[in-house]
Amino acid sequence: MYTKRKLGLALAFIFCFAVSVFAQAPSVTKVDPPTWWARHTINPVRLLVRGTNLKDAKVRSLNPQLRVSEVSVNEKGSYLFASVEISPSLPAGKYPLLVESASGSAMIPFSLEAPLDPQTNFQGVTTDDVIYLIMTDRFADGDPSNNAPKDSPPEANDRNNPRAFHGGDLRGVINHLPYLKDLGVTAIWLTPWYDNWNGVNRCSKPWCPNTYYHGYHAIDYYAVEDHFGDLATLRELVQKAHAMGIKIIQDQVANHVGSRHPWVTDPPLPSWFHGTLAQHQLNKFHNCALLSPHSNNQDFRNTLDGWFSDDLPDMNQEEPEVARYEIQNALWWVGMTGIDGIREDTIQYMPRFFIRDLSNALHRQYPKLWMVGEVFERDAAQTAFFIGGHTGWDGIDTKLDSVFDFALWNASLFVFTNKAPMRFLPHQLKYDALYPDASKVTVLANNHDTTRFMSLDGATLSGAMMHIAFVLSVRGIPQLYVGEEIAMEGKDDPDNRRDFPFAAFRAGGRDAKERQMFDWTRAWIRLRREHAALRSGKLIDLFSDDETYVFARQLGTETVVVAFNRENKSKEINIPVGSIRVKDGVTLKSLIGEAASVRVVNGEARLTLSPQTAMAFGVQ
Ligand SMILES: [Ca+2]
Ligand SMILES: [Ca+2]
Ligand SMILES: [Ca+2]
Repeated sequence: MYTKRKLGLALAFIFCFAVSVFAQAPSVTKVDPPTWWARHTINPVRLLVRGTNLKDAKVRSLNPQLRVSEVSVNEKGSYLFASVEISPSLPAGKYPLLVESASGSAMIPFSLEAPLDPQTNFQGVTTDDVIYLIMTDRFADGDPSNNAPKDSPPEANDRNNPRAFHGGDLRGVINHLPYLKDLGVTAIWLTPWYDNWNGVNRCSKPWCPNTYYHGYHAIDYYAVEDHFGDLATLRELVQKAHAMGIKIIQDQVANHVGSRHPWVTDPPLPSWFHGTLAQHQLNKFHNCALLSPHSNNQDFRNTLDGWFSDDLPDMNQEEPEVARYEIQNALWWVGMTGIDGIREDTIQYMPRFFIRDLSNALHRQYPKLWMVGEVFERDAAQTAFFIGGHTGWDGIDTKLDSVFDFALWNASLFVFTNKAPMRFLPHQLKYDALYPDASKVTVLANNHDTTRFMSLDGATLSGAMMHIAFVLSVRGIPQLYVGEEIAMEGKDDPDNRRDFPFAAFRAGGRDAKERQMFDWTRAWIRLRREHAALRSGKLIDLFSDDETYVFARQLGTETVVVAFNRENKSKEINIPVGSIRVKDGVTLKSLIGEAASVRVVNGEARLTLSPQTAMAFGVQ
């Protein structure tokens, strides 16, 4: 009897073992998104579950207030999609799902979060803000313990290699919020914080060895780069920045992922990417293909489907599962962290209907949230085509809040390095006619992809000072790049991404040139803060010639006159302020730099412009 039972147990064991070998039970290794919210505008939420043996699996919720539907599994059984409808009354908590097949079952971890306070989060960005771009890896190392993750070779973290990780992190940004507050910026744009590969690329080219310290090669859309910190640190950063009146902008990259992403060898669907690592087209960057109604289909498809580089697999937003995944991911980061805005990378290589659907989804859940798209084009017709608020020839309004004004940035660099006459600025600004509302554009001073001002041919400190004053006084939302406020040098990428000099965080640690540039930048930011006309007033051209440009910003009864003179001698010019309703007898007083005042006579103010500088005058 006893022996028979033992034999039975042994047979049962062998049977189970055989089943597990020949028809294995499902397993789950990842779920995107891992959390969501009740009463969200996206309901049901679509889950993407990674695992093994998911073929023919069924998914059910252990809680009747979550309803699972539309389950589909890829051919290989390695990915499963499921829609989960969340009852509005369900409180925050853990709500695992069960995936079952004939061979066994596994848990899908999933939970509901309590929403963050919309009164203090998701505030959007307006012309009242000054944005400051930080490349996290190169700003400040606040936590040396994350500088060399276990799976990273020493070469990947070599500070002497400009293409390796240098140790900067989210804690470093938190620690230097007082520096940014003192400078006066009100919004920080951080380069992507998605988890990137920790390894090092080797090749015989000059750009090797290199790493993904910059964050543009995501291997997980739902994880924080381990060199930078974790989700808790990110939330702490947003909370502490908000408490100081500083907003946070996330750099999102929906166009492509890194070639080390697990999807690349095992895509959730055959239509997940445009092509494969072995077989794909490269983007030829014929960027006008979407703008021009006359493009041929091959150029049009190449712009959308071409890979940005051979190691940036291009996501296919025309596959509805991809679009749904990416829109949810964008909303997940906003909801989890409380950020105020998104900078969307390489936006002109994605379908315009996708930009529209993404913008609509963001605004539906977070009405004030702001998104700026990178359309890296020096042609205002191209950038204006992508901003929201008007319908293109293709019948699409992208609803995109803002675009970077690369055309005006380019003009300003030319003018203030003496390569074009000053009147090039108003000539460029006339193309504001192409925008439904040009005050919505984001005016970059520079960014991490461009040569720093002080390393341009013909650059001078006075030129850099006029350039920054122009960015801070012209219409639009100004965006500065870390280090420009201390006149850092740096040629092309990665030279323009040198480590921020630690000493310069303290006023006493800045040398004469750094101090001059910092104090000037801070003074113009303060001027902008103190004068609503400089933030949102109408821009009116008053005077321009080869060496001079004068314009007014006017809002209600407030008028500020801004003047640039790049000649190396002072200059007297008559400004027709009567044409902007400034009456005879009133006084124009300088608001920055040397004290000066001038009375308006016969509709004109005779301004004396100091050499090689920018001035601002208030009307009293
Ligand atoms: Ca660190
Ligand atoms: Ca990493
Ligand atoms: Ca694309």
